[in-house]
Amino acid sequence: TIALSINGIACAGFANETILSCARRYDVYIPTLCELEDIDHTPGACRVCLVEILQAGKDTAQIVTACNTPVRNGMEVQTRSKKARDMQRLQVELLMADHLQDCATCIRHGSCELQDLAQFVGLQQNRFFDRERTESRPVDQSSPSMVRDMRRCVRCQRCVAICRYHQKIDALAIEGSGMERVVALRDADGYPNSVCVSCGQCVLVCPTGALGERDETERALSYICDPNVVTVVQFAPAVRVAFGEEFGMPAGTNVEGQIIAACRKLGVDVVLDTNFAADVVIMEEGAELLARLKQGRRPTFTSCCPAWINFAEIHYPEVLPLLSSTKSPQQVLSTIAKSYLPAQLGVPAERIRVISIMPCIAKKDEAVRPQLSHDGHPETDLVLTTREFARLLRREGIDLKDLPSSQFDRPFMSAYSGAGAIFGTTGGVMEAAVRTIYALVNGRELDRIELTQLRGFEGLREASVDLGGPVGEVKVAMVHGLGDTRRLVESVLSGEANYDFIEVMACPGGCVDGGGSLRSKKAYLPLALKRRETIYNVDRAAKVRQSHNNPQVQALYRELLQAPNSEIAHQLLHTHYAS
Ligand code: HC1
Ligand code: SF4
Repeated sequence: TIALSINGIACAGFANETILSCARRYDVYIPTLCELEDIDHTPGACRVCLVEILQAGKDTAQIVTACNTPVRNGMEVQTRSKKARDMQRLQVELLMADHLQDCATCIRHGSCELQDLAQFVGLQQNRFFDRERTESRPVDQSSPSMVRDMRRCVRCQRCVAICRYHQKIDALAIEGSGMERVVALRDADGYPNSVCVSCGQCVLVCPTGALGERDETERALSYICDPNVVTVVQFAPAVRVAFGEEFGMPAGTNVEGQIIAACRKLGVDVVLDTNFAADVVIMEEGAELLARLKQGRRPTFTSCCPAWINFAEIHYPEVLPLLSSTKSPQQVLSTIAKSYLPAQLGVPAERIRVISIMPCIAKKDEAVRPQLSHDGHPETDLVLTTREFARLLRREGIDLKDLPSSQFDRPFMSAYSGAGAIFGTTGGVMEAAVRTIYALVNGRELDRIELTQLRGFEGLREASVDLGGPVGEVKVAMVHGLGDTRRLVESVLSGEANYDFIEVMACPGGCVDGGGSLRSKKAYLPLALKRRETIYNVDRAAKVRQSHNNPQVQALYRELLQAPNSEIAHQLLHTHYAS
């Protein structure tokens, strides 16, 4: 080990360890901005982790960046000396020189790492701020889902790293030099012709408001406040186990009832559950899979994750014929809300607007797909990320913590099975599908409902499942995160992989960690396991645990759809993809 001192504390460092990492082990705080340990990102770009060191044998102190300076024997590190504090403050002031100072208009106001930093260093003035140059930086509004605002970028490059090394999309690149440096879309002048798939992982790691979703809270309010509009809200399986964190509740708290209460308080007319639609999706996708297996068409890929659909369309169009044609739960619910609900409510479909709350940015892309619009009317009118929904509640002065739990007021399209609930985590769609397909094939339920062999957190998992009857054993795979997805798709296309059914979730962890959920400071996906545990508990506590046993799903087939994959089911609940 290496003997050094940090602020007078005797420390033992490891070979090749940086001062920052050693200081963290001894619980000494050093300000950082660009560095993000969880994704192994230390570009040394922001230079706010300045500390003062005195090296044995040398008599002058030096200022160095702690994130990339290795510890040495006899080193004396001062993180809070006057010189270190002054230099840290100066560095933050330099960062603010070309950073928009309009914090009150920023989506990160109150949860921004740069604001935290300014507080830590005691920033009291911005002597170098150049408004004109800052405001001339690009603000890219070319996407229906994402916004790239370079007036708020600090060039930490976390977004470039997550996209390039983790998601393996490489849509972003640093361009320009000096004060002109910006994060640009690689080889594209806007999102529509870039290779970005809107997975939102770059947004999750951005320390400021430079990357974010297109904010639609204003349009949501105008629907909700319009007396001529009947607003229908649906919310995703994962939202209920993550949303409480926006209001300071412990990770994984199930706030389903409070979300319903909040919607009602906002003035939403009807609250429905995407989980119900997830059960419907299983009926359709399950029947589709069995039919394809009989025809020898394999593998079939799931189709509910919209960033995965974007990925397939942009990066691997050859794989599109293998995708299930079943719409996602979001679109299934919106379709039923506009085709079946009007008669139930006694209101014309034209007056209904469906707002969905999703832990996802790419769901905004999905909502505007031309295939999912009819005569200029989209099935889903508006998508709010979990973060926007929190913003909407704050705009209306609603604190989730103050709300009592409530229940769905219109019973229809809100009951769900445990299978619908587990859609929100990686492996969940597969598990839900197997529960129903087994029953379809064998005329009886699985003996063991919880398919633990499908659970786990590795990027790519595979398993054999015995579906019984004439189908027998099938080989399934579950993949999450686009780096592993790319590998898997390539091995499927080359004929090397041999699967029957593949679940893909573009976000590592699945929807519980979606790119539209709460951003954690200085951490990437720290909350996943807690959220996922609650999802499994929802399943465990559910009275009905298979999609086909959901009485509301059975009623929907009796009254409207006839049977899975019937002509009308196809017309309403299936779609196609475009390369
Ligand atoms: Fe998801 Fe889905 S599970 S895609 O991960 O199939 O976003 O939660 O709503 O549509 O149900 C997200 C979550 C969500 C859909 C469902
Ligand atoms: Fe890359 Fe995903 Fe961000 Fe697009 S949304 S730039 S694909 S990380």
